[in-house]
Parts: sequence; structure tokens; C-alpha cells
Amino acid sequence: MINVDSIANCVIVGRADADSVLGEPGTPGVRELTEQAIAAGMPVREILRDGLLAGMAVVGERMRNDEVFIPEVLQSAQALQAGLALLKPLFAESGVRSKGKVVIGTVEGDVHGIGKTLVGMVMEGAGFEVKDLGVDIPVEAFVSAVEAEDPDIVAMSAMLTTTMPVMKRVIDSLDEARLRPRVRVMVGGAPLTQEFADEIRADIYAPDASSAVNRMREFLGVETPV
Ligand code: B1M
Repeated sequence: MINVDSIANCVIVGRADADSVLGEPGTPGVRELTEQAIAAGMPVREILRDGLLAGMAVVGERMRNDEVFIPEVLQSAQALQAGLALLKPLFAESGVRSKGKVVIGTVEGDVHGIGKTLVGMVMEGAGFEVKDLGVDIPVEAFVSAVEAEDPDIVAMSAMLTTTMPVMKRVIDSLDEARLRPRVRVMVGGAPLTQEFADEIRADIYAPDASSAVNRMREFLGVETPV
């Protein structure tokens, strides 16, 4: 019987798989436990929310209190990503036609990529074509990607209060390049608010992955919320 708390605990200690030197030797890591949970029919949402993300929430709290530092947080991020990779195919709706195209990335100066990747995965699962630019993406690279890819939505993530202003620079640059009428701008990330999104003239703000998809569907006039 799989206990979702054991997945959370492995994320907390940074045990990506059974070969990891971190955590309890001889016990499974996130990869094996996630495989077992999937095989046992545990809902993806539960594995994600109560296992992987619950573990990372504890790490975030410990980081805030200076109880863990960058090397430990990186190990936890890698452990979480080992589980996320296994969930990815399960998000996909089979045989759906593209409902729109999204270019997504984390803004310059910010290397937090897990939330952005998750949002992209859920969008893909909901039938959107997603071009993931990665993390620490310069302003000009967002503008060039809009020019080259002609997406319906350009989606930006920021996890640091210090990188939030970069989103406004991207929007201003899209204006200057006269690309703004062609593309909707979506923003998200833990420190953001609707107020901030309004202030920088973003079209869409979403606090999490599923509301990101729902808000995008509303904007593009695509039905069936997730
Ligand atoms: Co950093 N970090 N980190 N970190 N990190 C935070 C964000 C922090 C809140 C930790 C803390 O103090 N408690 C804090 C930010 C404080 C602030 O500015 N308000 C912080 C800090 C300070 C830093 C450094 C500056 C630390 C230092 O060097 N002293 C440094 C900065 C590096 C840089 O970017 N230049 C740093 C580094 C790192 C690591 C590299 C070690 C690692 C990232 C590894 C990686 O991504 N590959 C890391 C991590 C893992 C975290 C925490 C612990 C977890 C983030 C995460 O992945 N969460 C984080 C604390 C926390 O958030 N609890 C923290 C899981 C993820 C699924 O959630 O990213 O929130 P999240 O995404 C959600 C929503 O936010 C939303 O949907 C997602 C899914 O529901 N969302 C969107 C995200 N993007 C969206 C886009 C959308 C819509 C919704 O539309 C486009």
C-alpha cells in the first residue's frame, strides 16, 4: 500500500531514486514510489499535490527559516522532477487537436523552473501546443520567440520579487516591437498577484497550473474547463 507521505518525505530529503546517497539506504526514492503509486491507481492529482508539492512546500518553509540551503534545495528539486517526469504522460489527453499555441519561460535572472514546467505540462495535457523556452530567459528572447513562433499566448513565470519587474520589460518590448496586438500575455509565479498583473498590463494572471489552463481557455474561447 503506497503512502503518499513517503513521496513527500523523499522530496524533503532529496532522495530521487533508490540509488541516491541521501535518505534511508536500501529504501525506494521518489522515482520508485511514484511508479508504485501510478501502478496502484493513485490519482495523478493526489501524487502531485499531497506527495511531490507537499514535500517541496516543507522545503520552502525550511529555506525561509535558514534550516536548509541551496545544495539541499537543489537535491529536493531534482527529486521532485524525477516524479514529475513520470506524471507527464498522464496529463496528456489522447488524440486532442491543438487548441492554441503557447510560448512559456521563466524570466531573466530567475532559475526557478519547476512551477513553469508544471504549468506547461498541464497546458500540453489540455491540448495546447507548448514551446518551453526554459529558465533565465532574456527579454529579447521572449520577443524573438513571439516573432518566430507566432503563439496565441506568451506565458511568463517569476518566483522572485526581484525578477517580477522583468515581466513589465518584456511587455514594454512587445509593445515597442508592435507585437502586442498579436499575442496575449499571461503571468504567474508564487509572489505575483492580480494587482501586479494589472499594473504591468498583463492580459491573464493565474495563481496555479489548473487555473492557468482555465483562464487561457476563457481568453481563447475554448470550452471544457479542467
Ligand atoms: Co528558491 N526561492 N531561490 N530555489 N525556491 C523561493 C522561491 C523562496 C520563496 C524560498 C523562501 O525563501 N522561502 C525565495 C523567494 C523569496 C522572494 O523573492 N519572495 C527563494 C530564494 C530567495 C532563492 C535564492 C535567491 C536563494 C539564494 O541564492 N540565496 C535563489 C535564486 C536563484 C535565481 O533564481 N536566481 C534560489 C534558488 C533556488 C534553487 C535553484 C535552489 C531551487 C530551484 C530549482 C529549480 O527550479 N530547478 C529553488 C527552489 C526549489 C525554491 C522553492 C523551495 C520551491 C519552488 C518550487 O519549485 N515549488 C521556493 C519556496 C516555495 O515556493 N515554497 C523558493 C514547486 C512549484 C510547483 O511551485 O514554483 O510556486 P511554484 O509554481 C506554482 C505557482 O507559483 C504557479 O503554478 C505553479 C504550479 O501550481 N506558477 C504559475 C508558476 N509559474 C507560473 C506561470 C503561470 C501561471 C502560474 O503563467 C505563466
